[in-house]
Amino acid sequence: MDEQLARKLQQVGLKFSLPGPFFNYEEIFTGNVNHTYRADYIRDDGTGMARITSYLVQRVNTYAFRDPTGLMKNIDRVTGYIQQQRPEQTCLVYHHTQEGNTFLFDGDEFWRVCNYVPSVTFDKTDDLDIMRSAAQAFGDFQMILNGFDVKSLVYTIPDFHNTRKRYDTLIKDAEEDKLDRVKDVKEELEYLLSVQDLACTLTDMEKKGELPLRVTHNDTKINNVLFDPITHKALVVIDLDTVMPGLVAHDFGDAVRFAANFTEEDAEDTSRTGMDLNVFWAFAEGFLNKTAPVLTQNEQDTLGLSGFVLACELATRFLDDYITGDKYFKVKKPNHNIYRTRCQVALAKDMLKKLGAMDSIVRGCVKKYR
Ligand code: GN1
Ligand code: MG
Repeated sequence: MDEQLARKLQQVGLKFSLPGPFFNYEEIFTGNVNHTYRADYIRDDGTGMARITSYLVQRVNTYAFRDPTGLMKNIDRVTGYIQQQRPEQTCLVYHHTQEGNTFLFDGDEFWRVCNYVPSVTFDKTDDLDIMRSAAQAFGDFQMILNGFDVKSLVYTIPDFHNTRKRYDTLIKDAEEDKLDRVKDVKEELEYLLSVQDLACTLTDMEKKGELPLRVTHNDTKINNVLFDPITHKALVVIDLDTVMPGLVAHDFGDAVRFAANFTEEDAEDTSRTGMDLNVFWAFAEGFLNKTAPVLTQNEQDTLGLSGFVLACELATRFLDDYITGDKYFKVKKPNHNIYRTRCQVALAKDMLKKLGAMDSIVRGCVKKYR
């Protein structure tokens, strides 16, 4: 145990008035941006028996999230709304400090605490029931928030899914090439530039007003769904930092590029990287089962392409982070951002070949659930 970190977590717990003595902590490594810990406290369960109660304690990455208090305002309102709409469901509940804030900011580190939900998560699964259940959870998330005033939400990361802007940033940083790193990634850069217009389809349509803004999650990796450890049914959607106004295709595309890839999103060996159409189908089934009735024609028409768009967009982000010195994404090994970029590029190439199939799967599911 890192004693300094343990002390910090205890201090945070104190500010949020978490009851009982602090006992232990465990880091949760799934996220690429924030630092997440399960903090365990011992409490008397009322009968004199000791019981361990856990909390989820997070240090928000303020390099990525420049307006963390605006972000917490979004989360507070969105989680409150969900609790109201679905009182019987497992929900995220954020704790308040003695001053009544949902965060603790000491000028340097930004901390928050929420309930810990005993659960399992999946980075990858061949179990199509799990996939459908995750997809239903993300689809349902959109439907629960269908009546929420989308304009009242803060953009926690402005231009998060502005693919044109992501490209512009990449092009500028590659031209400056301050760290002399572009030489390592020429092929990936060239490919991404060659598909720029197609990759910017959603951004361009949004600009023209052809797609409606909805409350979207914007980080729909399957490991952002918690599952019941026994039944493997989805319990709750987590990681609400990027809940913002967005497009339904952002959520759908990001989910399939992550979950329906044959390999991990940062696989070093990309020979197997590509879209697993069975998994894609299962995801489309689950998602459209919930959302098909409200989607416009344009929304339906963009879902097939959305995985490609999101893979290219993320590839520009990984690549830009590599070129500018690995500051945004947590890197877990040397050249991690290069592997991530290559994998998204390989996936994007494969998805272009399978575009027709993905389109017809989406059409079939829409027809079934509308
Ligand atoms: C980041 O930290 P995590 O894993 O929730 C990123 C997503 C990327 C993802 C790629 C706020 O999400 O946009 O798709 O990594 N989140 C942010 O793994 O940038
Ligand atoms: Mg996230």
